[in-house]
Amino acid sequence: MLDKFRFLTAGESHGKCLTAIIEGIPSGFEINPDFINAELKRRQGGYGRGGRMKIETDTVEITSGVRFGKTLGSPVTLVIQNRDFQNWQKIMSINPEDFTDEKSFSKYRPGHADYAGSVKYNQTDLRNILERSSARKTAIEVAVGAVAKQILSQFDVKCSSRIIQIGHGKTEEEFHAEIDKAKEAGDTLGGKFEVVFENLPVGLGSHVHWDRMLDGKIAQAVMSIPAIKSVSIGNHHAYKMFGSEFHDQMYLGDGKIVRKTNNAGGIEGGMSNGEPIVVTAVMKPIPTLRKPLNTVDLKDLSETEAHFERSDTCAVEACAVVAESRIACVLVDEFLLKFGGDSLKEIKNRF
Ligand code: EPS
Repeated sequence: MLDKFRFLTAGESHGKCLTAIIEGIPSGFEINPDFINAELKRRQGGYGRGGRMKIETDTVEITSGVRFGKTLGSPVTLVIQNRDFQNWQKIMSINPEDFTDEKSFSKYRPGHADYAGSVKYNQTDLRNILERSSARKTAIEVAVGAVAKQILSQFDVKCSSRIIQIGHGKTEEEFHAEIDKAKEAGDTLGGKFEVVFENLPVGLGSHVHWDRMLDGKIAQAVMSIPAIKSVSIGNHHAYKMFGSEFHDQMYLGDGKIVRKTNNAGGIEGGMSNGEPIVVTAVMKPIPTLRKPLNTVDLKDLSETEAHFERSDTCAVEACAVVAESRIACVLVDEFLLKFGGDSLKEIKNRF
């Protein structure tokens, strides 16, 4: 989907490692693995995370594209080892002679990719769908996002996120109480969060084609995070406001156009307008429940209870970090489209 800052990721949840190759980063950008690791730690944290996060200490290895701390212009490769692979070597083996049905399962988890994935890829062992549909892959996506954020920091772009609501809770104390309640009941919770990017130039994106609109690109990037069910930009109460209330009127201050409100969320006509970009998203409750949901077993089409191994109770805080990363990638892509060149120096001159 991205034009200039392109990347692919690979890796199964319990496979050996997660990998990303990023293509299109110009030379001269400082990339610090410590920053990437700090972001990975943020993704692993948050109240309500499960057992897997006690096993992993996600750490990136940069295996290409960077020399003496700076990008070369060549593809940048990132690798995160799955520590849990030690416990899954046989089960996740690539060799046919290691075949085992240990950890195979056929009881669909409603809300997960199991059902549609098994039909589409003609699989009877739902592990073959779970392994890639797991939110585990967001670890390597956050590593890519941390590279994007370091590129944006050269242009003083700032990023932050906050949780708006979890269950019925609207304060941190209430978030924790809601998550405790869900955990006790063997249940899960989603929530709503906000991501803000500040200090962006005017004119990222374009109004001239549907697929160049910045809001459309951001919405796609955030919507494709596992468990995201809605994305909005700016004031999501727009549906009940008058035009005179919603639109951000313009004034002159120090010879510059200034606004007193930002209901548009920093995007007008598919382009950044210089105000902070404000994105809100809703994450559904995680579909793997300790107290299983009703389902069907694909083996004999009998009614049964869904498969459960282990899961998080709530991962909204982690999801906000993933959303920051996705948006950072879109914004870097737009920076390269607008100011692009082969080196940091060239881009800085155009910027
Ligand atoms: C996750 C790793 C997974 C899950 C979780 C997210 O590890 P495991 O399957 O070994 O417990 O904990 O994913 C889900 C709950 C899900 O339904 O996809 C991670 O690294 O974030």
